[in-house]
Amino acid sequence: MYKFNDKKREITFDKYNTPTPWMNYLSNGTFHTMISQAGGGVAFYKSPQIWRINHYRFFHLPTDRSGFYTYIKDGNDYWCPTNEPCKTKPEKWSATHGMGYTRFEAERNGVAVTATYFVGEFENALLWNLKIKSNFDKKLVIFPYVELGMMEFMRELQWQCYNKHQLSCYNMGDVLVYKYGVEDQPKPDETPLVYFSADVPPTAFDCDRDEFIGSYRSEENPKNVENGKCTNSTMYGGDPCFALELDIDLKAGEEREINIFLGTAMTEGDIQKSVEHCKEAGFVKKSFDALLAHWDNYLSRFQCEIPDKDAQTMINIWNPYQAERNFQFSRNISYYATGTFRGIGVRDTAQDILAMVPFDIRRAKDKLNLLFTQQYQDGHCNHYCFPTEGWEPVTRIHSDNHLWLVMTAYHIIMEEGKLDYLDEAVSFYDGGSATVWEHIKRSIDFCMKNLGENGFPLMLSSDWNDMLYKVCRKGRGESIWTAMQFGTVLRMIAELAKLKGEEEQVYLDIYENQKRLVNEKAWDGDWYIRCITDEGKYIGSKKEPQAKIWLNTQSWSVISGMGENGMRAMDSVKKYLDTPLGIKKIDPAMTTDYPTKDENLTSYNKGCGENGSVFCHANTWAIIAECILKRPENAYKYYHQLLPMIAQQKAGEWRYKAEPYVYASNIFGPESDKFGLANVSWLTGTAAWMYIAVTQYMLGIKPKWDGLEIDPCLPGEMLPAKVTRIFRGRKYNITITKNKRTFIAADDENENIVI
Ligand code: IFM
Repeated sequence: MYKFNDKKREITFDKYNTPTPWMNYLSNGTFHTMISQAGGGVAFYKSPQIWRINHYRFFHLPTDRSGFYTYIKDGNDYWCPTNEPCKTKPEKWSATHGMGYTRFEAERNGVAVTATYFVGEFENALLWNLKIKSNFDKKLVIFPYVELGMMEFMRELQWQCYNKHQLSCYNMGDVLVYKYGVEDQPKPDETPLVYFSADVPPTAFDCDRDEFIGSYRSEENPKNVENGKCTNSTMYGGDPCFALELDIDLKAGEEREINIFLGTAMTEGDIQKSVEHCKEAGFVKKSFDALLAHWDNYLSRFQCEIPDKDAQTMINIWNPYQAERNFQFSRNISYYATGTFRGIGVRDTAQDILAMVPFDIRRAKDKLNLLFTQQYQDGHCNHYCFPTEGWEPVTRIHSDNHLWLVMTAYHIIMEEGKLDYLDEAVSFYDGGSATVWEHIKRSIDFCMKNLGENGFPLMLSSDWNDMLYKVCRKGRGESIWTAMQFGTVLRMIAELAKLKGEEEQVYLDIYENQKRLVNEKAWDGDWYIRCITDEGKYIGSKKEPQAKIWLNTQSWSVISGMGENGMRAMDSVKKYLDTPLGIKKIDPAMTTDYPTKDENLTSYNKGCGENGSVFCHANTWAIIAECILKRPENAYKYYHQLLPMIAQQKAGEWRYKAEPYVYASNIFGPESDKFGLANVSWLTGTAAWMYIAVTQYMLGIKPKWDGLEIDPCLPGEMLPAKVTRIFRGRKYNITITKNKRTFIAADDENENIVI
């Protein structure tokens, strides 16, 4: 069904009807396209909330429509190289996802088409390169087609019947243009025009979707494809589309290359320039070569050779690729998320940045600076923000957002071995500006000013676990997990303070106090309690009938160094939470009347999401904890069982459903009859943290202030491991044959290390 080709950094599918659409993201940082193995997907300029280019019908059947289709009309026959959406299928077919591109190779009736889609760095456009070859003399009609929609997807759902009168789609020379002219749109001056063009002159076009498709038809059998010709429809009010009719004569054995450009530009004049640029000889090749070179360079910063080839595929290619896409899109738009309400989540993005730090430190800093602009003078942060859309942020105060900022700043400093970043000035959300150093000190202050009756940080609107908002509505609930997160970052800020020549003891004192509380009040005999409700009830305790044990307070008791019984806590994780498909978040899952019917902790079914699924994001912290405890077998077990291709094999392709090359947020847990169903793939904190877990803890290559620490925690199956890691301008070749800590001082010129 699929095959990885690591040399080319590709995965190829020989079947279009995968259990769910298996996506790829194509992007140049401004123009983005999510595309499936069957050509379905959605393109957007900057924001899928306000500048979405085409329709993608979430949740609806038929699945994975619409997309970026090319109809090949060959006599009475017509088909698509993407396989979908035509009923008539290619005789031979494959789809391939690569780094920033997706390629389809298809053949029917002696006509072979290779269609490669990518977004290059030189124009804001989805480039769509078609190579068409025929074994016979043929007259083909090629119809590239995209179904457009209103750019503001939510407004479209509500107001389409009126607002459609403000959409225009027309022909300008040989270029089709779409103008979204809806009143009160968020940023009219920044709203681009969309264009569609080919580098061969079209014979005809359509801009009116219903003209092209016909009534009671669909993308499967468009009327104008069946008729073999477009009708030159324009669309000033209605449902727009872009369709071109390209008439091609091919001699037997001849190959033709045609390029299609779906792009954005601000004015008609800019469109002319962009299209001319796209059509320049060599432009498409130059753009594609630059894309390959970009990923070659990006991924070369950390490469490994290890006996576990599935892990190697993830570490070298797909995991950092996925993490980069998370860094860009936060949790915004995927096959699962409609891209309508989530902007940049402060905590989510702060965690995503961790996996950008080793690759592009400036990008990491700029993104973190953006998050600092969401911090208030008192140290707390907005929960999400919408810098592209210009919308008001979500201002809920969670107990953890501001603390992630400290951790991410610490990672940046350790990567660079310089304190300069701490001096960069960034504004506060509520006015004024301060250095990064001041910002992170405010994070600590806020936490100190918001401790509860028991001395732990107040839960506020929940901690990392979205579900815990119900235990804190009256403002008294406390998070023991946040105490551990607080402890983790207190040690980091203490180290930074010392490096800056400032008082570190103050942070260490707070740490010791929190540590004492954790051990005195939160140890339940075999594990650590999760949190305390407004009413003073302990959640995550043996004494409770449900949700007795929670994963995060066990793993973070170790990560924070606070848990005197950390090893025992992690033994309990193994005993009560581990499953063949990953570690459950809690056990047992809750019923919807726990603790009480009126004030229940969850409405989720058992085994779903936060209520007892295998929460992959949280599994990464168990891997890290096991590495800290120096238990390589456990760490590897937890790591290996969540490798997407392994989890998919174990659960079965039709149970697992999601992509075998990227991590999912969660997998339905054993208390669900869908145990093994992976959910919310691609955009999840799992990507960044899995990368940190395997590179910095299992392989153990961790940036420290005065050099690179190599402290591996690998089982026999992962040895020997060879790693190349670019660090502070040097390329280190590291061979690990055993688990022994080694330190490479920053001024050590030896770049070849054997352990
Ligand atoms: O921490 C959250 C995240 O912000 C959104 N997805 C789920 C996580 C755990 O609840």
